Amino acid sequence: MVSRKNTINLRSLLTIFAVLVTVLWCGANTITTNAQTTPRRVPMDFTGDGRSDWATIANSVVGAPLRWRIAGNPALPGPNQAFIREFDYGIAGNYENPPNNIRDYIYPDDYTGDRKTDVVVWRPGAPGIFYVAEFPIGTGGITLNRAVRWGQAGDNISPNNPVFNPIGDYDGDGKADYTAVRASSSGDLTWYIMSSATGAQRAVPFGTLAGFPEGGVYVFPGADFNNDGKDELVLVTTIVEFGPLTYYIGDSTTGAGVMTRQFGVFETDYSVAPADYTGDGRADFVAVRQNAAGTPATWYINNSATNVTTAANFGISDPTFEGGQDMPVRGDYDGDGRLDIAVYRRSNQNFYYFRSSTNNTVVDGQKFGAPGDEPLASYAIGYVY
Ligand SMILES: [Ca+2]
Ligand SMILES: [Ca+2]
Ligand SMILES: [Ca+2]
Ligand SMILES: [Ca+2]
Repeated sequence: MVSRKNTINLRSLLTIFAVLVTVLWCGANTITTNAQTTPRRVPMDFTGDGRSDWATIANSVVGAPLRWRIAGNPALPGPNQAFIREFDYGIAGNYENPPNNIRDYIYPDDYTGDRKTDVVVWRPGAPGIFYVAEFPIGTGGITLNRAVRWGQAGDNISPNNPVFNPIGDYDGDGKADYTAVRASSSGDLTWYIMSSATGAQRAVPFGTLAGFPEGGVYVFPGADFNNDGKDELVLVTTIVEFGPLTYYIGDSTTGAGVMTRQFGVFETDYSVAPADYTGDGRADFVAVRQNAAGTPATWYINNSATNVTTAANFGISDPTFEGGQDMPVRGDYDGDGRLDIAVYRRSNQNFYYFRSSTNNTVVDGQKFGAPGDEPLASYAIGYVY
């Protein structure tokens, strides 16, 4: 069962952070600003104000409770103070040979339609179960809102690949839909989706694991590429080990191909799950290239509509991908409807981001999290293990 423990704090954050040391970024950025159309689910927006919150998780001891730490963004009510919640929810595990390890999949999203991210894990098994809890904004601790049986043993597994998050809003009602992906014996994938609007269940054939190197596959959360309010299916593969990545975007009703794009390189890049960085309502492709250790990383953002790629340097490269340096995080921290170029620096527990609302001329951030924590917003990001 999901463990329930809650610690509620309202305490000073150390700083709203000012030290933006040295040259962590440079280089051109030509992203254009367009009017945002429909409001979308904002990643890790537990408080529902349209800005991603500062969220980390302790997920290092197999079998131990997952400890979630979330601080409201912006810090309120005044400078140097933030709304903070810490609680245990779900069970930690590791990503190797997942059928043989205790492991909850961490799938926070808005499943209830109040525009606040819910605290959610999916526990593999027969059946798989989504445990959904409302984020505890008030006092009283975290309580289970619903347990939804969905999926079966063996779902959501690609050998040696932890990046397997198929959650999306595939019917366009603003709520995440329960989704599990199953590979046939020949590797062909079927996406099992339960509509949050109607409860209707459907099986959508899309993509395959066959013919790709082990571990060279990411299943990413759904994203809207044609601005119709419904997410498409997102599958990413390499053809040769450690080579270029190809994104396959599928219609979430028929499984028909919507778009195919080669972008990024498995060996050198963090691949951020597609989302709208340009502000046109269509998800874009993001590859964060890890250059020589200690030098700036390069964010390549491919506008999916125009196929134009921009580059911006931000954060510190770690070509070992061991997570000790900057990890990209996926969120809209300034709340302008566009995702931001952003990292979490585990060595000093700081989030740093380019405000997209300033066309990436202003860096902001927040210190938050405990040593050893991982940023929650890195869980839909693929990289070499
Ligand atoms: Ca939905
Ligand atoms: Ca769509
Ligand atoms: Ca876009
Ligand atoms: Ca933004």
